[in-house]
Amino acid sequence: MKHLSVLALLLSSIILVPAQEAEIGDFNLSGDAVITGANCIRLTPDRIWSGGSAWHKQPIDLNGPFEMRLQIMMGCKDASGADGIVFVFHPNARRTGYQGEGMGFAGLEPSLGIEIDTWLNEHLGDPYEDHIALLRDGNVHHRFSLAGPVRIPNVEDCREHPLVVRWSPGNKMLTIDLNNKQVLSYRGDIIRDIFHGNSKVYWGVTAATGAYNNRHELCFEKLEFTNFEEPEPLELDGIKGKQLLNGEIISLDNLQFDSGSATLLPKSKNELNRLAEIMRQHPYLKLDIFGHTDNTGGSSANRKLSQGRAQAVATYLHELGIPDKRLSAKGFGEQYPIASNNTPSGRLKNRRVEFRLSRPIP
Ligand SMILES: [Ca+2]
Ligand SMILES: [Ca+2]
Repeated sequence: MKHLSVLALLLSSIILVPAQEAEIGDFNLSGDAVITGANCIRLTPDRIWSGGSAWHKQPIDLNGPFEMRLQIMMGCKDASGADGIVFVFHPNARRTGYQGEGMGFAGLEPSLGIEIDTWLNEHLGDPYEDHIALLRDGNVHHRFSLAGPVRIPNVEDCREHPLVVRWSPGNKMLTIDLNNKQVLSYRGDIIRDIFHGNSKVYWGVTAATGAYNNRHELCFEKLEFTNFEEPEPLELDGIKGKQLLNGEIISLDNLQFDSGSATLLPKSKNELNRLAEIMRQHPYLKLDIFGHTDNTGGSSANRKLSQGRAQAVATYLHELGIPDKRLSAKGFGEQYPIASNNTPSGRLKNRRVEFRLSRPIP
């Protein structure tokens, strides 16, 4: 039952779904990895030439957004600690890659890996400091990094460090937070370019030591796969933005009000924030805001409602710093339908707010 619900969660890309928890028994271990507690896996001990990995048993679908939060422990030896940990996506791996500088990731192909590397290998382009980078296809040379290396403060401090991996398929953006700070981001068609069109991949964490060593651990209080709510693409970032700047009248589907009310729904604000940005970029343009309703309810009530909605938009833009003299709000009620008022979908189209940018007449 649990796996069914995880699957359902992965398939629904827009709806906010409560977090699912993973348990320690949900991982396949490979190499030297051992379970050391209710919520911890030791990937390598602090001994030379060791390698281990933990792979979640269920694949994840990259067509859906997700967020994973875990804690990593990179050992206690700073000056002589090695080699590091890699968070990996791979279509079928349940094994550990090469040890030493390979961090248990080298040789896994195709793959996407987030390395946290604590040992300087000059021939791989490693910076002197501990660093994080996005790698592909088991290749640990930084010439081939997709992002990074980014230098980070010493992580071999015997402490757990929160790592968050977040994927948003809508804008194809992967972001990585370490110690509650975003350290890496990458935009790319991961499914097509790395996994050859295969969206279902396994994920796991690998680690290794070589001639030098450290204890590498993966822990979680609660390992969650949260399908976060993916932001809708902004209409004003596409064709409608261009039409608006061409002086055409546009309406925005994402602009919504409570039924029968002039109160803006919170989701409308993203689009209006973008509109304010456009107005700031073009400070000579003025904005006409036209409110319209369908024909249900009395015509004078409709006129009042449409005026209130246009005004609510103007007020919000004013709050964002757009001067009142650049804004004009007018309500037309049911006077100018653009679709039939005899069907629900037609009435939905008729309830709208329209925008027009214009140059002031000199
Ligand atoms: Ca290294
Ligand atoms: Ca270090």
